[in-house]
Amino acid sequence: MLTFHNPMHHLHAPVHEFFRGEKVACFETPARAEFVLAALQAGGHELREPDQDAASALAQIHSERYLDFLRTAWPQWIALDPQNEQRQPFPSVWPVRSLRSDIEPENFVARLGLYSMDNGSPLASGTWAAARAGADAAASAAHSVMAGARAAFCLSRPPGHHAGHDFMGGYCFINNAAIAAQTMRNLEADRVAVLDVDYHHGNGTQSIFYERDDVFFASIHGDPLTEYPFYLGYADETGVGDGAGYNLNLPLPAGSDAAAWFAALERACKAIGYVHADALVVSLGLDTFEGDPISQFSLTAGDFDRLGARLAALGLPTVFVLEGGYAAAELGDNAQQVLHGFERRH
Ligand code: OKP
Ligand code: ZN
Repeated sequence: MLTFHNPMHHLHAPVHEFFRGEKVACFETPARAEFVLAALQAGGHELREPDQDAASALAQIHSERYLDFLRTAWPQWIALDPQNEQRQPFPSVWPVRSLRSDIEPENFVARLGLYSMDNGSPLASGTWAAARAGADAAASAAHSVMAGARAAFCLSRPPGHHAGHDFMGGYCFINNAAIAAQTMRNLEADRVAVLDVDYHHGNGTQSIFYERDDVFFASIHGDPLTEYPFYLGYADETGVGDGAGYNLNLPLPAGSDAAAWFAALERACKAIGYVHADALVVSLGLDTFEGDPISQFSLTAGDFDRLGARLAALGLPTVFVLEGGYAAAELGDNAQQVLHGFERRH
C-alpha cells in the first residue's frame, strides 16, 4: 500500500511519563514507527515522504493560539531555565469547571495545563517538528487517495486522536485523522467517515466534528467507565446540531473478545453505509492486540487481516492513519496484516 511516512518522527522522543505515581519509560516510542517502517519495507510497500503541506487543514482543525503554543513551547520552557534542556515539562494545574479558559496566563506551566487534558503527553525538544511533519504525512495520504489511489497509509507518530481543537492529551498533539478527513473535504469528498479502531476512544476527533454532518465519526473502544480517556466515548453521544446522528460510539467492556469486537465493527460498517460517506479515514490503533501492555482486548494478527478485508469491502477511498499500539516489536507485523487484508479484498 502507498505509505507516507513521517521522516521527523524520531525528533519526538520524550523519556518518561507517569504511571501509578511513578516515572516510567514512555510507551509511545520512536521504535514503534521504526518497526512498522521496517516491516513495510520488507513487505515491498511503496514508501514516500510527505509531499503536501497541511497548513490550511491545520488552521481549520486546531485553534491558532494552541498551534502558537505548541510551536513555541520548547523554547519557552528552556528560557525559564537552561537546565530545563534535560527536563520534561508536565502540567500540574488545569482550568476545570468554574475556572477560566478564555484567558491565556503568562506562566508557562499554567499555559501548558490550559492546552492539555492530562499529564500523559510529554513534550520534548522536537515535538513540534515531529507532529507538524505528521500532519503533512496525513494530508499527503489524503491527497493521494483523492487523486485516485485506492488507499494510502499515514505512518506517523506521535499519534493524534486524543488531540482536540485546542488541546493535547494521551500522547497526541495534532489530530492527524482530522487533518486527513478535512483535507478530503477540501478536495472532492462531500462526506467523510472516520472509523476509530484504537483501543482508546478518539475523544479529540469526536469533539472536533461533533457539530458537523460532513464528517461522520464512529469508534470501537474500551468502555470509558474504566478505560482512558474516561470523560468521553459513551454510547449516548450521538452528535449535536447539524451533527446530530453523525457520531457513533461502540464502547465494549475491557476484556471483550474478538467476537464482540467484530460484531461492533459490523455495526460501524453498516452505519458508514447508511450515512453515504464517499471517503474513509481509519484511525488505526493496534493496541487492541492481545499482547498490548496497556490495553485489554485480545485481537490477533489474523484478526487484523480480517479487519483490513472488512474495511476494503466498504469500497471507499481509504486513508489509514497510525494511532496507538504499544507492543512495539509486533506492531510492524500487525500493521502489515491490516494492509494485506485490505489489499487482498479489493
Ligand atoms: C493513546 B492512544 C499512563 C497514562 C496512560 C493514556 C493512554 C493513551 C493512549 N501513564 N495514558 O489512544 O493509544
Ligand atoms: Zn490507544
